[in-house]
This record gives sequence, C-alpha cells and structure tokens, in this order.
Amino acid sequence: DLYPNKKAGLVLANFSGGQGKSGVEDGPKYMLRQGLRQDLQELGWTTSIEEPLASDDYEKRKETDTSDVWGIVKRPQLVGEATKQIYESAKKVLERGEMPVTIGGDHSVAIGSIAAVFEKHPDACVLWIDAHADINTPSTTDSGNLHGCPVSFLMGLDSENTPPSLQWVPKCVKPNKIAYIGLRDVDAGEKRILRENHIPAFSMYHVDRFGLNHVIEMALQAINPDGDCPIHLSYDVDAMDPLFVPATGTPVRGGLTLREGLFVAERVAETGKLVALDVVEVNPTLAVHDMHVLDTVSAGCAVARCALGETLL
Ligand code: Z70
Ligand code: MN
Ligand code: MN
Ligand code: MN
Repeated sequence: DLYPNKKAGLVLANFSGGQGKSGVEDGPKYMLRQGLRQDLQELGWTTSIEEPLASDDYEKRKETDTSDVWGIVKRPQLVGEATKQIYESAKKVLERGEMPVTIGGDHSVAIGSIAAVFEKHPDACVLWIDAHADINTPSTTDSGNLHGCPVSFLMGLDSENTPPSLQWVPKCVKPNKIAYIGLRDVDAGEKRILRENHIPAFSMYHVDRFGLNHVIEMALQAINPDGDCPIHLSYDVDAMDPLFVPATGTPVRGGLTLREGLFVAERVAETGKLVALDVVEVNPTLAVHDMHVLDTVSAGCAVARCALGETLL
C-alpha cells in the first residue's frame, strides 16, 4: 500500500482575505457537505478535522478593517494571522503522523500548510497546480492580493519588502524544490522571477507540446530527481478549465480537462511520496447555476480522492 498509515487531518481553511471576492471561504463547507470526509473514509482513511480559523471572525474583519494595508498590499495583518493559525494546525496534524489536507479558502492559505510541511520534512518539494504562478512579491503585485504572492514569501524572495505580519513565514522553498503545471495567466513580473530563479514552470503550452504525462515526469524530475523527496501537492482548482470548474475567483479559459486535472493527482498518488495536499479557490457563490456549484465542488473533492489513492488499483 502506497499510504500505509492512511490518516488524514482535514484543515478547514475557510479564508478569503488573500483576495477581494467573498464566497471562497465557503469552499470547505461545501466540500464537506458534498461528502469529502466520508469519501476519504471509504477509501480507508481515518480523518480528523482541524478548524484553525474558528476562534476569530476573519470575514467580519475583512469587511470592517480598512486600515489593514501595507503599501499596495491588501490585508497583510489578516493574512499573516490566518496563515499562522493554519500553520499551527497543519503542524499538529503532522505531529500526529497524519497527512494535512488543507481545504481553502484562497491560495494564500498554502503559506501556512507549506511552512508546516517543510518544518517536518525539510527535504520536501512542492508541485503547484494552477493557472497562476502566485509568485508576485509586494514589489511586483499589481492587484495587491496576497493569494497572488504565497510562493514568494515561502521562497524568501524580496524579503526586505515583506510586510511585518508575514515575516514569521520560513524561507523554506528553494527554486529547485517547486514546479508548476497548468500556467496560463502569469504576470510579466512573475515571468521574470520564474526565469531569473530557473524555477521549473510548465504552462498549458507545454501540456499541448509534450502531453500532460510527460510534463508531470519533467516536473517531478526537476524537483525530485531521485524520487525520494516528500511531495506537497498544492492544487488550485482554477488549473482546470472553467468548463469543468466554473465557480472560482479567477477563471481562465484553455485549462486542463477534468480528466487531466485528476490525472495529475493520480500520478502524484502513484509516487507514494505525497505528504500534504491543498485544494483551494473553490468559490461556490461565483456560480450562476446550481450545476456550476456541483461541478466545481465535485471536482475539488475528486482531486482530493485521487491524490489519496482512489483510482489506484
Ligand atoms: C494575479 C495577481 C491569482 C488566483 C488569481 C492573479 C493571481 N497574478 N491567483 N487567482 N488563484 O493578482 O497577482
Ligand atoms: Mn460567506
Ligand atoms: Mn493559486
Ligand atoms: Mn489560480
């Protein structure tokens, strides 16, 4: 069995402060209502639940605290506090020997989960599945939204311009320890950062050019050449095409098909090296039909099931 222990800690990261739209904080609720926990238990996983954000009303603070800005950067205090709580929860999960499965929320929540994973597994690597690179720094961001910046903090890029509330984030991810798949909406400043740091980044062009299977092999080869490193899979559902995942904050056409999106998770499961998973950017309120909610939430749950071994025979 690729996952002999089969214990998962679901970290409910119901947080929207890394971007402007509300609704993404309801992702965890919808995925649980869809039956995620039972699904994983049917696959043989024992599951626990962590609610790192339960003791404060982050949505209320998002609406009311207009002074939480740092230059162009929006809500650094809120994001700093929420991600620190997520970090503490993910650490607890890891200390119990369980796999943190962090359910977003916007992608800033990966600051917490990835920081925790690298504390436990300093030799880990990150596979970042996304239409976006999320590697802006406070100096390069045009939007000021911190869900577009998590990777830069985790890498310690431009650390002299890190807002004080995010200075707790360990600079744990080296440029040869993260690879991207699915990119198609990358800012000019982000392209420069990817290029200058030689970060392995595979866009939809590469998926079309080489096929997804080969792209995954190249990505894993780049960050995990000997195949022995623990893998953190950080999965933004907007990597998949809005045909299949319409209810997300920044849909970009021309993405992975549903099968391709699940294949990435299946292939990672097959390595037997997965130690943590994020599923983020499910925003049920951005659906215009009930079918859009169902499609998106179902796709998010399917990513989690596939990553935890559902389709391996
Ligand atoms: C843009 C920014 C982003 C997700 C949008 C977009 C970032 N690069 N990430 N939606 N998931 O605002 O920095
Ligand atoms: Mn809400
Ligand atoms: Mn993202
Ligand atoms: Mn994205």
